[in-house]
Amino acid sequence: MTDKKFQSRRVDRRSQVFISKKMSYALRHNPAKYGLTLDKYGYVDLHQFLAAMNRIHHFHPRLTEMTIREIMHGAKKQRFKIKNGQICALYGHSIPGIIRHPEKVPPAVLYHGTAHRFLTNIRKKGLLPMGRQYVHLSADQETARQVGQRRDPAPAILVIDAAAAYRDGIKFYHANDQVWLVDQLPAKYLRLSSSLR
Ligand code: HQG
Repeated sequence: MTDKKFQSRRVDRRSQVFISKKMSYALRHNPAKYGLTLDKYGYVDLHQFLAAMNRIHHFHPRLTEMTIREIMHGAKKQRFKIKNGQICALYGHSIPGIIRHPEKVPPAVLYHGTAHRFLTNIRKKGLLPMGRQYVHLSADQETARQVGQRRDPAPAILVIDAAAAYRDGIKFYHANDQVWLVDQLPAKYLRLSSSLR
């Protein structure tokens, strides 16, 4: 009985994806639309966030912290973090003010999955943040493949010599265990993975 009651209140998978996309939009790209201001680490008060999300999207039932936690728990990617009554997106930002992430020593090798059609330009200019604040790198090849598949069904996997880049003074920021960020990455630190193509 309690279980059934709980089940009936749970948000279905499609709604979870919908809410997650709106959360990403608010916390990565357009907090101003929600009347929110992120601090320099990308955090905003969770209650303000919930009130703003409900005001703009009229979620029914109302979006709650519990639903957000369920969405975070059920997702394959760790996109958000709740800490001390605040919430942030861990990566992906495109808002004007730069969001800071903890600087860390990277693993020796990182990966970047991308579309083959971008390779000519990447060879020329290196990896650039394009529409976002940072270039996003993956901790393993499988994650990179999934990232690249958003743009190419058989994506190119670039292997990043993170140890050399770090030695040369390039700063690496830790978003979560799968995602690392850099401001940009010259082509000399990249090679195309031969195992996957
Ligand atoms: C490419 C998702 C031409 C770059 C993912 C990528 C990730 C260049 C695209 C996160 C280039 C930018 C970020 C150059 C880079 N010339 N193209 N010089 N330098 N590019 O979406 O890394 O599901 O901004 O290769 O999982 O694909 O939203 O970056 O293809 O973690 O949580 O320009 O977003 O996470 O695309 O993805 P994006 P990304 P979520």
